[in-house]
Amino acid sequence: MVAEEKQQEILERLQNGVIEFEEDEVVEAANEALELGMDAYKCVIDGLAAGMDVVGEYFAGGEYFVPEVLMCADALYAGLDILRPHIKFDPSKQVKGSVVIGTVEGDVHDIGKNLVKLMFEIAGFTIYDLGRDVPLDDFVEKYLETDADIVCMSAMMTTTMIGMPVVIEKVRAKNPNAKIMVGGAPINEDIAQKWGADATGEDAPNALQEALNMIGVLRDLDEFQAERKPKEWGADGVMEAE
Ligand code: B12
Repeated sequence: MVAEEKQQEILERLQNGVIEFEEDEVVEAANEALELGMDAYKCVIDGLAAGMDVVGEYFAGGEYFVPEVLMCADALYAGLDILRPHIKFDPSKQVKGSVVIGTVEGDVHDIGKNLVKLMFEIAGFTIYDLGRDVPLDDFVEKYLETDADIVCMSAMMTTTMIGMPVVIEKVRAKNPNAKIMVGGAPINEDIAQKWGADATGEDAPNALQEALNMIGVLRDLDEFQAERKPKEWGADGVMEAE
């Protein structure tokens, strides 16, 4: 068991390493955390991601500009590469499910999306990651190609989030029951609801919880449909009007 003080010191080193874009310091602190047996997930969320929150404040306050923020992102990713393989998830809670995920067209912010993806990965989801600045139609095409359980879109800008309802409409035109989740700093419950998304989440753990809920609903729906087909359900699996 690592002393609380030592854990706190390592978390601060991870945070400050991101804030001061000290990639070597982040790598060293991440390796030390693992040697000491610290929880890798806690290091990502309370260390690396917490550092990025401060970077966001510096950026908003005009203290940091794009070049500094990019270097902070590199430092965060260096730490994530080391910690990611050591994040554990209770094997008895592993899920079977699949997700198409990406950051919408025009938007290169992918740190949040990658943290959400990380949570999905450790929970056992199969991930189809389209990356960032993803053309809107690619979400629809990948969804149809893979028959994924959930489509997840991330956006960090008010100018790019408007692509989300376009995708929602196109996906729903193909399958009215498709499960869609949207997220990123400018998204909230009201917006998600207005666009007809099934869920949103303010952070990565939240996103995972919502995805797990959706998988539960989907499985229930599958069983329900299996029981009732072919009587009340059309060939496309959509309930026919009474
Ligand atoms: C890092 C960063 C960058 C980096 C991106 C590097 C990268 N690889 O991602 C760089 C330097 C490239 C960049 C560029 C720009 N940026 Co910038 N950037 C940021 C910054 C500082 C941090 C974002 C971040 O990574 N946060 C940390 C992560 C962990 O948090 P997160 O992204 O919010 O993700 C969490 C949740 O939102 C949620 N979540 C995220 N996605 C999803 C998806 C789903 C489905 C769910 C459920 C949840 C979920 O879970 C995540 C994990 O907990 C923000 C400021 C801020 N406070 O957010 C500005 C910010 C987003 N950028 C901004 C701007 C304006 C720009 C530029 C236009 C600047 C410029 N003049 O060039 C360009 C745009 C480039 C483009 N076309 O996309 C503005 C956007 C303003 C707006 N409201 O539209 C912000 C808010 C800064 C500001 N206050 O002005 N940026």
